[in-house]
Amino acid sequence: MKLSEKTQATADEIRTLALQSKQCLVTVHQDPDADAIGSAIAWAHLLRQFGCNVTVWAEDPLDDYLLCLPGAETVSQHIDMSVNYDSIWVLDNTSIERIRGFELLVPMLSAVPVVNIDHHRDNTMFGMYNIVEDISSVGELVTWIARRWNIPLPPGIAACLYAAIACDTGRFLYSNTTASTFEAASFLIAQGVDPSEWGTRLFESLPAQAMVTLNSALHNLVIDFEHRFAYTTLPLGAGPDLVKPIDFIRQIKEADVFAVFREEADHSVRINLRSKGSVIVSRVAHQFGGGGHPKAAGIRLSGPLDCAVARVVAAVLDEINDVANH
Ligand SMILES: [Mn+2]
Repeated sequence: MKLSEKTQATADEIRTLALQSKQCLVTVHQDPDADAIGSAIAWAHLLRQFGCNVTVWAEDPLDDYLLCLPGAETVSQHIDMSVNYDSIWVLDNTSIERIRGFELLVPMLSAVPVVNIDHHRDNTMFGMYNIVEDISSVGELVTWIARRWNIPLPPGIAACLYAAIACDTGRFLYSNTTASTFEAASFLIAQGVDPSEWGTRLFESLPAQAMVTLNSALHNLVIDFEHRFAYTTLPLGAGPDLVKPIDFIRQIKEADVFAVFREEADHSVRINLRSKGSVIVSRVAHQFGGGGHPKAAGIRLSGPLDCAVARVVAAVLDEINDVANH
C-alpha cells in the first residue's frame, strides 16, 4: 500500500461518506485532461459500488483525444440543478474555483460535503475531506484507494486509470514517475489493460489537422540558447487545438525550460510551462494567478498575445537567473 497514513485514514472516512450518499456529483478542473476525466470516470464507478447515483460533470467539452476513454460519453456538460446532491467529489483540482461553472456549485457548498482528491502540492485544501497525496497522478491515487477498498476494476475502468497515469507521467517518463506508479500500472494491466493498444490510442492518434498546428508552433519557435529556454506562440488561426506542442518542443536538448502561448477565441492567452531541470515553473505560474506542479504548470492571462508573451518570458528569465545565481 503506497498511501500515506493520513490518506489511508481519510480514505476510510470518505468510504463512510460514500456509503451514506445517494446522489453524488463528481467534477474536475477546467479544460480537463486525461488524469481528470479518467480518474473521474473511475471514481464514479467506485461510488456506484456503494449504491450511489453519480453524475460526472465537466462543463467544458472534452478534447477529442479523451473520447476514446470508456465511459467518456457519460460525462455530462451540464449540471442538473433539480437533483439534490448529497456529496461533491472534486478530482485533480488545485482550488475549487478552478471548476468551470463553479458559481453553480456555490449555493450547495454550505450544505453539501466536498471531498477534495488531488496530487498538486499547491492544493488549497478546500474540502471537508482532503486526500492530497504527492503522487504521479490522481489516476494512481484512485488506483490505490480502489485496492484499499477491494473494489474490482473492470478492464474499461482500469483503462481510464491507466490513461490518467500514462498521460500525467508523460508515458512514465517524468520525474513524478516512481516505483509505486509502475506498481499501480502493473495492477491495472493485470485487470486487462493492453498498454500497446492504449499507447496507440493515446499517443499515436493525432488527426492530420494537428500537424498544421505543430507546423505553426515550430515556425514560431524561439530558442534562447544562453538561458536554455525555448518557447513558441500560437496566434488565433495558427491551427486547431488538437495537439500539445509543448510535448514536442520539450524534446530539445539545448533547453531546460519551455513555454507555449496559445491565443484563444476571446483573445485570452493560455500558457503551458515545463521544466526538465531545477527551474520551478509553478513559481512563475503563481505570479500570474496560475498553478500546477514544479515541472509542469499553466497560466491563463488576458491578451493581447504580445503582452502576455513579454510578461511571462521576463518572469521565466528572472526565475532562470535566480536559479543560476544560487
Ligand atoms: Mn493530474
